[in-house]
Amino acid sequence: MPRLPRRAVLAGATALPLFAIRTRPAHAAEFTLKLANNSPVTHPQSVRQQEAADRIRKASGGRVDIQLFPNNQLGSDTDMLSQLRSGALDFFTLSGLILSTLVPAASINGIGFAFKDYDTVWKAMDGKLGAYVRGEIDKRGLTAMDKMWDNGFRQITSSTRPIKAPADLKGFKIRVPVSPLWTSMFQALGAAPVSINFSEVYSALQTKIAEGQENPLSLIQIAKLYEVQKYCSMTSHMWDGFWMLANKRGFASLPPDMQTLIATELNKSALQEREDIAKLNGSVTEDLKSKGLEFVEVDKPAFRDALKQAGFYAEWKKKYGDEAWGILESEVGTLS
Ligand code: X2X
Repeated sequence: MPRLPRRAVLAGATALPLFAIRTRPAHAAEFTLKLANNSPVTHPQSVRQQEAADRIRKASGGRVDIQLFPNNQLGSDTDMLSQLRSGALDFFTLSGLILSTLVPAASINGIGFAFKDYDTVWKAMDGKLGAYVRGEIDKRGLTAMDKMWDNGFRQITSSTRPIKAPADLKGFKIRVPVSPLWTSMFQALGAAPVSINFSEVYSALQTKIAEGQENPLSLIQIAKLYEVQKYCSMTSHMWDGFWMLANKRGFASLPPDMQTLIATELNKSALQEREDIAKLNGSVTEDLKSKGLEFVEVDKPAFRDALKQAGFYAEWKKKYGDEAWGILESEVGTLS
């Protein structure tokens, strides 16, 4: 490095901080916000969230800069929920079932075999059932955007034995997300569920802490769970989706037009993500088969009957209360 005259060094050293104090660079945003999720970077959830952030930055003329932290970069779901509540995080997508550790009603869409297809899911979650859950979320200091993001209908995978009938689940060490409903459901089916955050799932399966797990096919593919699992049973035992949550105080403190812009773009991306998953669902089975996953057809009504026999529906109807259960049944038909 050439030696600079002493005066030039001094001038450089003093000029920089002064400049930084006096002016904000033209590109610095007025609102820098953090959005986090648990999904791999290539999952449509992360892809569409990045697109929403880009559109929001552009449409706000650079005022709002949403920085995306996908793939558990900021910690597990449990960690991120705490960060969202404290305001360290501004936005976070979380499964309603896991959110139920804070908002009990939020797991209601995960009741076993409640939804027969996607039309029924979106009609309920974009309609009365979703509105009810959003109201409950709001009471706990969080704001949920109108449109949920799809995770999917969940299927059971295993590294040890194929699960064909409820009896095969007896004593089966299955990883479930951290949520009372998940634990209750797999206990009712006779399995031995272990609660583990998604950030630890791959290694839990690899080291055989759990024999199996359950997730939508798209995630089994994208998170490469097929590398550490052998069988996949098409139980479609529940539908699971993500709420786009905001810290309520933080969101309400943004200018109203910025709140509207953010909500509009996040909801738009949610609808696109739903389409992405629908497209993936068309090809994912063949792809997973080609990667060595063995598919198992199951007698779904037998699993539902086992839940009923175990008193699962009666128990959860009591937990949610008549109002919530009534809304669910008005969307999906009688469950118990
Ligand atoms: O933890 C899971 O299994 C996942 C990724 O599906 C959820 O977020 C519920």
